[in-house]
Formats: sequence, structure tokens, C-alpha cells
Amino acid sequence: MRLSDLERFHKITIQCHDNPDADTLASGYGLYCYFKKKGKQARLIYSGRNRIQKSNLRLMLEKLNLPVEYVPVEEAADSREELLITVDCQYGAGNVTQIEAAHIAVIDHHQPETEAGEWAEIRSDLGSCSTLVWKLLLEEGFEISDEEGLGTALYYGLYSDTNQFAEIHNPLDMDMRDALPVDNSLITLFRNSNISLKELEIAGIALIRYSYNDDYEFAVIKANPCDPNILGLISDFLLQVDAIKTCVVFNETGDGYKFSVRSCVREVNASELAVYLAQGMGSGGGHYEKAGGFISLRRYEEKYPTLHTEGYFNNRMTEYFDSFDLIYAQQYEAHPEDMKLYVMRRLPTGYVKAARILPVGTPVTIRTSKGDMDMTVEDDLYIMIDIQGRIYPRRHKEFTEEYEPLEQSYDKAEFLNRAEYAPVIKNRENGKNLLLTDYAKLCVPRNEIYIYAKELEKGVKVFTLREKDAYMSGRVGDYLAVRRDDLHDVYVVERDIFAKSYDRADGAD
Ligand SMILES: [Mn+2]
Repeated sequence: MRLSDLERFHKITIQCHDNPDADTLASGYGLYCYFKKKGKQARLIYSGRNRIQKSNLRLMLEKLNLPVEYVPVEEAADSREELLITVDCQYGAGNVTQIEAAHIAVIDHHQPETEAGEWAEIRSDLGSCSTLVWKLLLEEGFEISDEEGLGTALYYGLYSDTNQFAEIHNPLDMDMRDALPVDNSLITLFRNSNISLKELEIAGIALIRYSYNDDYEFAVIKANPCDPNILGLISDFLLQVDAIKTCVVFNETGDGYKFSVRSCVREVNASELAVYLAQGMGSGGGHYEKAGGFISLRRYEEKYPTLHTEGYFNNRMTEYFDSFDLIYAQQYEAHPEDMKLYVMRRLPTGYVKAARILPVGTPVTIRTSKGDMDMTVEDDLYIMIDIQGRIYPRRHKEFTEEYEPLEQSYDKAEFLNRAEYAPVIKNRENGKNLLLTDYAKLCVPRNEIYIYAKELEKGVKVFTLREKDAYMSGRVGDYLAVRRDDLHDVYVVERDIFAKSYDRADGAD
């Protein structure tokens, strides 16, 4: 759906969820600004039993002049709208008072809860609904760079929904964070009016009700209903305990469970753990040390009709720790006799000579679907792009030894598999972005590379020779591989990539 699809209506009511948070208010305000500019009769409303109380939200309304109106439940029951757009929530879901309308549109970033109607834009992979609204505005060419009020609102929406950006994982969220015009003094003001004395008490009570697993050194806490930001606060505190290496803090929201994950050991990537905890029931992600997620109540009850949530989180954590073996490349002893010999296909791959697109010395950040990487443009820097849209830096010497440039031109559609987000090179001096794939050329590996490999029957985490601070994860069905010429050089190849990239070298198929 595009916003312009909704321009056929004149009277447009934008509804935030009940007990609004910063994200729903910001998203609604974004839509309000858009439709006002189009000359529409727009209203921004919320309903439910409670009026907005939290001081950060009251400050947000006041300082940014958000034109939001409270509609009491009784009044909502009598209303009939022409077009109703629910933001950061889905029409018919439990967290939003139902208002009659001739036409309904839904703009949200939660898991799909209800049957989507004709006009729905739901992107569950985004950290905030503000990001989705920002994207929809950009698609219509709405100029936001001189709208500091709106920029600040959207920024704060994302900031609040991702625990102060700690749990942000989608590159589109990062793009918005970097691009918006923001009044930083207002953000500081909102940020420091974040919790009430009541919530301080909730955090305190939560902290003394931990459960602890001493085999795996993790803790789990269920907090009483509170603002999701408190979960981050509790888990940050909890992790400072010496015996606790990873932790999960969660609570019930109206429609499911919000959780925060923290890790201070390299053997547990919090982002991966968050994905694991929400698997099949919601979404999760973030960074290596901090992450978070959401589980839908409906899906949870389908899957675990009788299991209470403390039980679920404790079991699932144990299951996670039981699900993998650890491999440290330095100490690893490969057993080629248990593996099969393969040769790597010499497939074309993309590369960019950095100095060809930006001056030498420019500080850049390369953003990929797997995260950001900072570097400086140097004369001998080559950036390799693999078929998953990941990038690898190479020096000129390594590049010319390992690869042979091709005449054939690089085609994004052909050489970028499955990658939802093509890598972007951001010039940190002027903030300008370039799509790396627009400048890519092709090369092929020069030499035949032989490996021993075997299919994994259990999950594995590999600390490779090159990367000692973070692991590569392998799941059942993926392949564990070692270079024939260096049996310590162990790594993981995903199943479908393996099928595309390697052939048996000993004649069998
Ligand atoms: Mn939200």
C-alpha cells in the first residue's frame, strides 16, 4: 500500500493504540502531517480507559505540539468515520478501541494479528512503526529534512521502541535514525523523564524475583506490566551481577510478551538468542550484547496452551544452550577421515575498488543486512560483496593473488541472492549514501580451493581464525568446513550456499 492510495478519501481519522506510546504518537503524527499537506480533513486520536499520563509523553505532546485528541470509549462507540487508519496497532486487535468506519487502513510493525483488509501495510521486521511511516513518506516524496518537529517525534518513536536504539536491527531503522532532522535537547529532556516512581518500584520488585540457572549462568525475570523501556533497564542492571552471563527480562503487554535479552559473553550473541526465543511466534533481534523481541499472545497460546511464560522462557533458554557445540579454530582438530573432499566452484563475485568511488582518506560506514562496518577509504582497499549482500575487505595484494577481474558487468538481480537490503556505503564526512552494488564489478577466484566438509547433525558456533570476538552459527543441515591446506581454518557454510558453491572432488556425487 502507498499513502497516495488513501488520498481518495477526504475525512481521515488516524487512531493510535490505547495507552499510547511514543511510537504510535509519532507514527500518527507523521500521517497527520502528510494528509494535512494534501488538504485533507485529518484528525489524530486515541481512545481507551486512560488518558496519557507518562511525563515523557506529556512533554512530547507539549513540546512538539502534537494535535492528538482523546476520545473517551463511550464517545468512540458512537462514532462513525469515513476512513480510519490505525497506527502501530491493528484494527480489531485487543489493544485498540474499535471505532466504526466505512473504510479501514492499517499501518503497523507488529506481528499480523487480524485478517488484513484492502489497505494494510504491516512490516514486522521493523523496530518501530515510525520507521514504516518515514518510509511511506519518502515513497511519496514528502520532504522531511526541514520538519524538525516531525523528525524529532519519529526519532523518539524509534528510540523508545528499541530500548534507546540498543535493540535496533533492521538497516532501514538505522537509515532513518541517521537521516532525520532532530532537536537533541528535546530528546535529552524526554529521555530523562522516562520512568515514574511507580515504575521504579516495579523494577525493584522484578529484581528480587529472578530465577537463575547455574549450569548455563543465565537469569530470567518476569516483570509486572510496565513500560517496555523498563525491561531494558532491569536487564542492563541484572547483567552486572558476576554470576549472570546472559539474561532475559519480559512482561505481558495486552497482545503478547515483550522481552529484552542481554549477554556479556562472546559465546552468546544476544541478537541470535532473541530470534530463537521468539521463533515461530513473533520477532526478535538487536546487537551482540543487547537485543529484544516480541511474542504474540495468540501464537503463544496456540503453541503452548498450558505452559506459563516463566516456564517457557526458562525451558527455551536451556534448550538454546543445549542446542550447540562450541568450536575454537585455534584449538580445533579436524578429522578429515570423517569428512568428504569438495572443491569450490569458481563463481563470479562482486567487488568495488573503494578509491574509485570516494577520495582516499574518507571515513565510511558500510551498512549491510548483517550490520555496520566502519573503515577508511585507502588506495589499496577492495570491498568484496558476497551473494548474501555481506561484504569483506581485501587489500590490493590479497585481491590480485586470490581473484581475477572479469569483463562481464555486475548485475544486482543476478549476484545478490536473498538479500533484502543491498549494501550501502555511507560517507561519514557528508552523510551521503551510495549503493555499493551500483559500482560493483565482477571477478572470479583464481585458484581451486579444496575443503573437507560434513553436514552438521547438531548446531555449532565457530570462532574462526579471522574472527575471535564473534562466532559463526551453523544449524543442523548446514556444513562444517575446513581448508585442506589448513586444518585449523574451520568455518560454517549454510546449506543452500553450500549446494551452490561446492562440488565433490573425489568423483562421487
Ligand atoms: Mn511500536
